Amino acid sequence: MSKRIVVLISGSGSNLQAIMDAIDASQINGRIEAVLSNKADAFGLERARKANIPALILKHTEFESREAFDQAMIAKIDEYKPDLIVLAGFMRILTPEFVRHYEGRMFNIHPSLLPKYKGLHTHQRALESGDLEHGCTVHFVTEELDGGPLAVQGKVSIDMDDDADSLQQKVHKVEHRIYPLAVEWFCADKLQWTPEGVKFDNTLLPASGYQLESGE
Ligand code: NHR
Ligand code: GAR
Repeated sequence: MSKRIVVLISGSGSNLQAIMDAIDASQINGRIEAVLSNKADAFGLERARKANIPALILKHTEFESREAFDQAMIAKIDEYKPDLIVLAGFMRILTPEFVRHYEGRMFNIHPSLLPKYKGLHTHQRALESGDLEHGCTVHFVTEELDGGPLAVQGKVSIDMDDDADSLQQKVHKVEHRIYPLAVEWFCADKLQWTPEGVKFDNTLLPASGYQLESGE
């Protein structure tokens, strides 16, 4: 059965685009039912409209608390009966209630090789630590910020002449490969969150998740 997907964004939505492209190419057995942004001017909303996907706006500034905002999001999102929630550059921390409501069926992509560099400014921090590699991670979302079980990781090398900008560009390219892949595998019931950990083809993955090889 084709899966129903709702994507949450705050910005440009290039990861959203990569997932839409993979759906158009029939790589993913799923459909984006709606795109929801907490910012009215997010460019990702344009991408959704262009693809005739409902583009919803819910401004967090118009709610008196995080709880109220998240409740309103749940109400809107659930109209679309999603099997999977995809955070794609969504920048509001989610309440435990929201996270529990979508437990095991919500992904985020984070621009670091988690568990390294949770939070912000990940590229700068990787450079300052003198790391030789960096990358991005798709993980299941839990209450712990950037701390949920890892699903898929993709690496890039850090070269002598890299700065935060060049590194961000390299990481973005890999994001656009691993995020559609993670969604593809979830929709095919290949990738699952279970109480024992994340499983791929019914086999427990290591804590670092599925490692995408550069040629893959
Ligand atoms: N919520 C929970 N509960 N768990 C996670 O793992 C989450 C989450 C919400 C968003 C994405 C995340 C990232 O990949 C994400 C993961 C925003 C912030 C943040 O501090 C932190 C982590 C992430 C996204 N947001 C500020 C806030 O007060 C606002 C910043 C802004 O508006 O620009 O919500 O890094
Ligand atoms: C991505 O690089 C993603 O990893 C990052 O925001 C970008 C969104 O790009 N997420 C975070 O930093 C979360 N704190 P996009 O809007 O073009 O998909």
